[in-house]
Amino acid sequence: MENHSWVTNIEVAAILHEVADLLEIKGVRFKPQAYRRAALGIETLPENVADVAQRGGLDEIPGVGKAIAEKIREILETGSLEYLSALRKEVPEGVQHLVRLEGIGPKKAIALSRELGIKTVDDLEAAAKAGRIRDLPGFGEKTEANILASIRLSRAAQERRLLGEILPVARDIERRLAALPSVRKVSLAGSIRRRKETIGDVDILATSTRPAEVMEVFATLPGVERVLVRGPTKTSVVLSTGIQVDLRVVEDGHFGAALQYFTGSKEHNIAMRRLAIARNWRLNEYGLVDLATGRAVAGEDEAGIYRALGLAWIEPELREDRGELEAARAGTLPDLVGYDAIRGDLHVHTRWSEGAHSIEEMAEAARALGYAYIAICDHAQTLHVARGLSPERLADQMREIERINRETDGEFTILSGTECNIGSDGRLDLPDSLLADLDVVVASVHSGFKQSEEEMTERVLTAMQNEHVDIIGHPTGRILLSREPYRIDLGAVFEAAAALGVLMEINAFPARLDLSDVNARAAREAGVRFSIASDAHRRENLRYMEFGVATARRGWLSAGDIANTRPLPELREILRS
Ligand code: DGT
Ligand code: CA
Ligand code: CA
Ligand code: ZN
Repeated sequence: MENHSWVTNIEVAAILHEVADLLEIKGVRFKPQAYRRAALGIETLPENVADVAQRGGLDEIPGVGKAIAEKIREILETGSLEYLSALRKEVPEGVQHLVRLEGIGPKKAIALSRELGIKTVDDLEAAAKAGRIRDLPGFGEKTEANILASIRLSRAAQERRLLGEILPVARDIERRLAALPSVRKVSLAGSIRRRKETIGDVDILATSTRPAEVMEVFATLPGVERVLVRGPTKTSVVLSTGIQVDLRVVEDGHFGAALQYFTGSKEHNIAMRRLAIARNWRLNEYGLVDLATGRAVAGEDEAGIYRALGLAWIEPELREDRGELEAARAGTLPDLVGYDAIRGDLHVHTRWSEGAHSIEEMAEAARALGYAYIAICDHAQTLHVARGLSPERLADQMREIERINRETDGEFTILSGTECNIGSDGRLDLPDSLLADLDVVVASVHSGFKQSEEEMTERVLTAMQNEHVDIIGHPTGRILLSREPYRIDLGAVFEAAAALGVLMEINAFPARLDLSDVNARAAREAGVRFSIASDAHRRENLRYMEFGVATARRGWLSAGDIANTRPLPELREILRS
């Protein structure tokens, strides 16, 4: 028998609930309630349903009879349920989408589908806006307005947001909770703790001597528009910006296990649970338990869980089931680049092109961050939209930078650079004679994204052949949540970059994060070195560096892989070679 016993109680219950939904939609009587009772029995079960099944105790679960027990066994063995697949085929797809909206039960969904032919949430929205729903029997103006509100809410909940947008908001909530006298521990969890490039919802975990007070404060934080779930252990709110935030308050003794579980990723957790099962242990959000003795092995602190399973503690950024468990067991986890390891920023803009601040202002802000250097890389002439610099203006800028450097104490250095444009034939928009005089040459693609993969690859390879090019800027051109990367053979680019000593940029601008975590890791394996750069257009943007470092960490990079973790003399060596 194949063992799918890492299927969680939540997942089994979700399948039973969907069966109930579909049976209700079909107008079947009594059976839906039976499935819901069984789902509830499993949701409130104090142990793993797979363990109960193993000792033949399924029909002792409140609400679970012989027939449903059989279905649960199938789910545990195969991970799915044939009966559900058959039901899904019988019910028009649209109706299922409709019942997922808050305030629309099966009856209403069927009425909408039968009377108005509504199949999708978009159909529903259009009908509500046109005022066609209020006249249906059982509906009304108020229902119509509620429908529009739940559509808006469900859209906001499905939308993903940029890490750079959400992290400051999440940290602010974390700080407010941490300030409460009754709160002992608080931590971000979920994708935001893993610093994933986009975030579905924010997960926060806390322990407190007065959980009710914490929930009250959380539910009434400034910016909370609506409370979705309000309970003693979990409260979910939607902020006015549309972001959902889940707060769970757990007992001190379970904090480590809960933090491990709710940090995810789901894939990482599944792999962790497999390790536990292999030792006849159980791992869930309450702890790690030896099933033979019933003894709790770990649970209070997160590192203890990894230790008990024979693993080194794994940084949250690595928890994606991409080989981190194997590395943790073998002791070969990378020594990840630290958030404080950056000594300078190699790609910023100023008022000379499309930036908002002067060279001095950018330099001062960089210095305040503890940096030793900054490279001014304004656009060159072909980027008219960005007020790119002509060779003459760039020469002026170089003289200006020399002057500022002369007048400061030498503890901080402004490097002259450019972000020049790679033309569709791979040629750069500045003469070699000028490039030769610059400290840092970033070359990027800003147009002609529709080229074939061969053309684009050739174009970037040609630019890299130019001996003055130090860095390829935002190497895939993607804009998160809005523009796909252009087609390019990154394998060929990385190989050439490693051979030529050209750095690949990890652009830290929140909508770019380009190279991505996965691409950065592939590049590193090909022997590439990197520059992490904010691409700041104003001084506040220098802080975006953090998101680039997060991406580098998710790509398994160490400080040694990144040129701008090096002191200036060493950086100069890297740029020259
Ligand atoms: P997101 O919110 O889409 O950016 O991604 P996450 O990773 O924050 O996912 P979320 O908020 O649904 O759940 C937070 C963590 O809780 C997730 O990373 C792992 C754990 N978790 C939640 N639901 C399940 C589940 O059904 N099965 C398993 N194995 N883990 C789960
Ligand atoms: Ca989440
Ligand atoms: Ca969540
Ligand atoms: Zn650019």
